[in-house]
Parts: sequence; C-alpha cells; structure tokens
Amino acid sequence: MPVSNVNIARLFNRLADLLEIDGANPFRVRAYRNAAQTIRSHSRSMGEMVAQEEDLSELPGIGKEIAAKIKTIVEHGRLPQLERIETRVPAELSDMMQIEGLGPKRVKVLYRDLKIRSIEDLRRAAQTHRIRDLPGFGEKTEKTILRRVQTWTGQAPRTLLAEAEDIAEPMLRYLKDCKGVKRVIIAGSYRRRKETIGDLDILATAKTGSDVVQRFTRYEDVGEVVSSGKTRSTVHLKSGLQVDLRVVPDASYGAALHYFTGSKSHNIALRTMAQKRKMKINEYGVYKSNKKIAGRTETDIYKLFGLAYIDPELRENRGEIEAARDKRLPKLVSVKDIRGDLHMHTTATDGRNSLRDMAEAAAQRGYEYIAITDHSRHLTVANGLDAKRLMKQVEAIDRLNGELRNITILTAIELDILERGTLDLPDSVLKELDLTICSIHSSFRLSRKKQTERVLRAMDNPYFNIFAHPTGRLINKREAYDIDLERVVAGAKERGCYLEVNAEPERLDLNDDACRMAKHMGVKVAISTDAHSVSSLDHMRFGVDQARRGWLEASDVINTRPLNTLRRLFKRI
Ligand code: DGT
Ligand code: CA
Ligand code: CA
Ligand code: ZN
Repeated sequence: MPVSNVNIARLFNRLADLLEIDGANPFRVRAYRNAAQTIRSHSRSMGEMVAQEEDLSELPGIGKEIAAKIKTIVEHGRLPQLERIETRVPAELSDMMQIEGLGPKRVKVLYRDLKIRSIEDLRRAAQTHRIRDLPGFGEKTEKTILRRVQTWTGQAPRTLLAEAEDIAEPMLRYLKDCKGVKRVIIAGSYRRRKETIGDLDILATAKTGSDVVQRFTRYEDVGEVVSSGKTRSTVHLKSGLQVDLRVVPDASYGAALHYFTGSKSHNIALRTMAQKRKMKINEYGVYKSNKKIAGRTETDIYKLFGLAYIDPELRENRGEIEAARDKRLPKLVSVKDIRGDLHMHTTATDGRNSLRDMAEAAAQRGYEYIAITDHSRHLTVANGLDAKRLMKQVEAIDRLNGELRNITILTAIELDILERGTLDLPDSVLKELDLTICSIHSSFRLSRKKQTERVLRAMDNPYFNIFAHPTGRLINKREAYDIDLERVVAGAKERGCYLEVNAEPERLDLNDDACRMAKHMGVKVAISTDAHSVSSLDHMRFGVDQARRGWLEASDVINTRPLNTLRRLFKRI
C-alpha cells in the first residue's frame, strides 16, 4: 500500500520533534516542519508524483535533500535519518510534545532527570508529585501538566465545585468591569451547585456582545481561545478547564439564564410543556404565535406554565416540575438556618488551630454552638485521643465555656468504628460527652454485608449519635466503600441515630441523592464541615448546597435547632 501524504508528513514532524529535543539547528527543524505542512496539504499524493518521476523539489519548502527523503519513504517505507536519531532519543518523546505547554526543552528535562518517555510516564510522575521539583517546573506547572494529560487521554476529572468557585469568582468580577455589561452570572451545573462541574457557563447581558467577548478572551488565565464570535465564545483556561460565554440582550436575561442553568433534562421537560400549549421556548424567551410572551425573569417563565419558581439546585427533572405545579416544593435549607457546626478538629489531634481559635472563629460566624470532635486513639496517624487526653480536653472545654459568652462548645469525639463494629472508647468514657460522631477510617475493603453490619452493630451502642461521612468516598480520589446505605439509614431510623452531610468539598458525603433517601426514610442529618482549620469552617455552604440538591428543609437538619432542642436529640438512653 502506498504511503499516504499524512503519514509522510507525520514522519517529518516526528523527525523535527526529536531533532529539536536533541538540540539540533533550529533552521533545520523548521525546514522539516514546513515540509511536513506542504506534504500534508498537497492535493496530489507524493507516491503518485514519485512514480511519475516528477520533481518534488519544485514544491514550496521542499529542497533537493527533502525531495530525496520523500522518495526513500515512498519506495522503502522508511526514513533512515529518523531511525538513526531514534537510537539516541526515544521516539515516544515526540508524543509528549503533543501536550500543550510541553516544548522540546521541557521534554528533554523530563527525560534526562526523571526518565519520562511517554504520556503515561508523565501522568504517573505528575500524580506522584515528582515533576514540581524539576528546574523550571514547580507545583502549578505540575498540576497543569496533569490536567492536560488527562484531557488528552480523555480522563479529565470533573472539577470540584469549590475549586470551580476559586476560578469563577475572580473571572466574574473581571467581566463585570466591562463597559456596556449589565449582568454577569454563572449558570450551568455551577448554579445548580452540583458537586463537580464539567465546564463553566457564563451568561452576560449587554446591548452588543463583542466588547464582552473580547474582554473574555483576553482574561489572563486563558490558555487557548477555542472559538469566539459576536455573542459567544469558548476558551480553555491554563488549567485546562473549559469556560463558555454567552451574551444576550437584557430583555432575554430570564430566558437565557433558565436555558443555560439547565439541567438539560429539566429544560426538555419544560419544552415539552411549552409544545403542548403551542408555545416555543428558547434562550431568548417564550413565544406564542411568534409573539414573545415572557423572558425577562425566570419567575415569569415558570408562572407562564403554572409553576412556582424552582430553585436551581432542584432542576434535575427529579419531580420538581410536578411539585412546582402542585405547590409542594420544599422550602430549602439555607446557610442562614445553620446554628452550629458539629464536626471539627483541633491541634489536640490533626487540626491546625487550637480549641479557642476554633470556638472564637465559630462565634464570629454567628454560630450558637459547636462540637469539638477530635479523633479517637485508634487513628494513630492523627494522634488520636485516648480516654485520659479526651478527659483533659473536656476539662479545657468546660473552662472555655465558662469564659466565652456567645457560643457553647459541646464535648464530643470522632470515634473510629472498629472492624467488628465496636467503638474505639469504652462507654464509661463516652457517657461523659454531649455527643459522638462515629466513622470508618480503616478496613475499607470489607464485603458489603460485613461493612453494613459493622456499622449497624456500632449503632447498637446507645452512645452512637451521628454517622460521619457515611460512604467514605473522596471525589476523584477514592471510591465509597461497599455499604448498603439503605439498610444503614433504616438502622439509624430504628435506633435514633443521625447521618452526617460532610461539607468538606472533596467529601460531600452524604451526597444529594443520599440526602433525599434519608429524608424519604425519615432520618435527619447534621451538616458539618469536618474543619481541620479555622478557614475550613466556611465550607459549610458546600454541605448546605448538597442538602438543598437533596430537597432538604431546615427541619430535616438537626443543627438548625436551638441548643436545648439539639441536646435532647442526642439522648438515646
Ligand atoms: P456540566 O458542564 O457537565 O457540569 O453540566 P451542565 O449542566 O453545566 O451542562 P453544559 O455545560 O453542557 O450546558 C449548560 C446548560 O446548557 C445545560 O445545563 C442546559 C443547556 N443545554 C446544553 N445543551 C442543551 C441541549 O441540547 N438542550 C437543552 N434543552 N439545553 C441544553
Ligand atoms: Ca457546564
Ligand atoms: Ca458548557
Ligand atoms: Zn473528622
């Protein structure tokens, strides 16, 4: 079979890459790349031209030397010069140069210092943090490389909502600064507060879109402009995250916001309702006989279909439309409803701030109470507390409670549930505490039956109050352990236990679906941060977001209760 132009071009490009890594004369390198370009785009096949003995050196960018090489490739299927250099420079290094941001210099260092020769090697090195210490790389570059490799190989993980916020908020402020812009908002899964997002969808309103689009594509963090037009643009940030922008006139704000918030299946359900009423709905408005009848606000649009306003967190076509029609939408819990945080650590174990720091920071956030839940002794890596150290902490808490006027600190612990379902400290100690939270930090690989029974047995202990991070998953990092959550929820119901919605951005455990299941089965949750530092107390909102996605109201969440009521909830005997 004759060698195709594309394949000949590929050989020259590979030659150019390897020569470049090898430090060859840049003019030679460029000559091979130009030749590859000519060959790839030439309308006639090189094979045919060689067969008809045509003079290839008449083609642009192709001299006598390269013409001879083409002839060799066509006749023998090989490029000896490439084979020679491949004995010195591994051919796969040229693949690595496909990763954006990896030029010959960096590829050379990666190969020389870490023996990285393939994209797979590169992924592994980035994941094990071996790249950051190379000269001219650093932590940020390492992360970027990892993300791009994952995008390249189609394994890009979805971005955590909290990470997306860090990226989106400054970008939003930047866009709001644009002249002519009236409103800017992030729609899509971000607005629906999904635990992870695929890409960011920004909606702006302005009379004309081009200024906004221009400012958007010039944002300092943009790595690549994928497309840009008068009213829309897509870019990839340097981290690899995609951001879509749409600009519409302000009169279409509600319709566009609704459309781009999605979810897609919620939109489709609404569109079906529109069709039944001989109406049309799109990102510019709702139309009847080509006359626009709504579009300025989302509320107007829902109203037109006889629906109450639906919070974005509910728009997943999981029954929210029927509920909006029947006026039985939940009044979702909000951060303002939360009166205290029931899971946090201090320097006594693996936290970074003292007991006093945590208490004062919580008071500043307006909380009425907190529970200090340092780890128990079984978790030796976290310097877990034994009975003696725990009792010392209880005394310290008592003293501090005597001193602090505006917040109450509850004495508590995060107890390891041991493999056989026993709790890590004796009842004689636990009875001294206001509450316990119990969790699994070991033996993750038990069978589903054993894992489930382990937890149910632990819940039999009357001092078991809250099951913390019930599935143990870490988003993008660790799967949940195998457990029958439905049985666990039923078990909690029977025994008077609660489940945690851990607000740590990479846990969010229970997740939205599990929250909803708990509600259906009549089990209440505690939304807590698991803060290991003062600043992480602010993660509360991410837990609340998931609870909202799970249709929870304030009454479904125990830490919306005043302290006196709350205390009673922990008395099982
Ligand atoms: P993501 O980015 O994977 O986390 O999820 P979304 O929901 O942000 O999805 P994305 O970015 O593809 O699209 C943003 C919104 O645009 C989506 O939630 C609803 C709307 N949309 C996108 N494609 C379609 C479509 O084919 N039909 C309808 N009705 N709406 C769509
Ligand atoms: Ca999106
Ligand atoms: Ca999108
Ligand atoms: Zn914890």
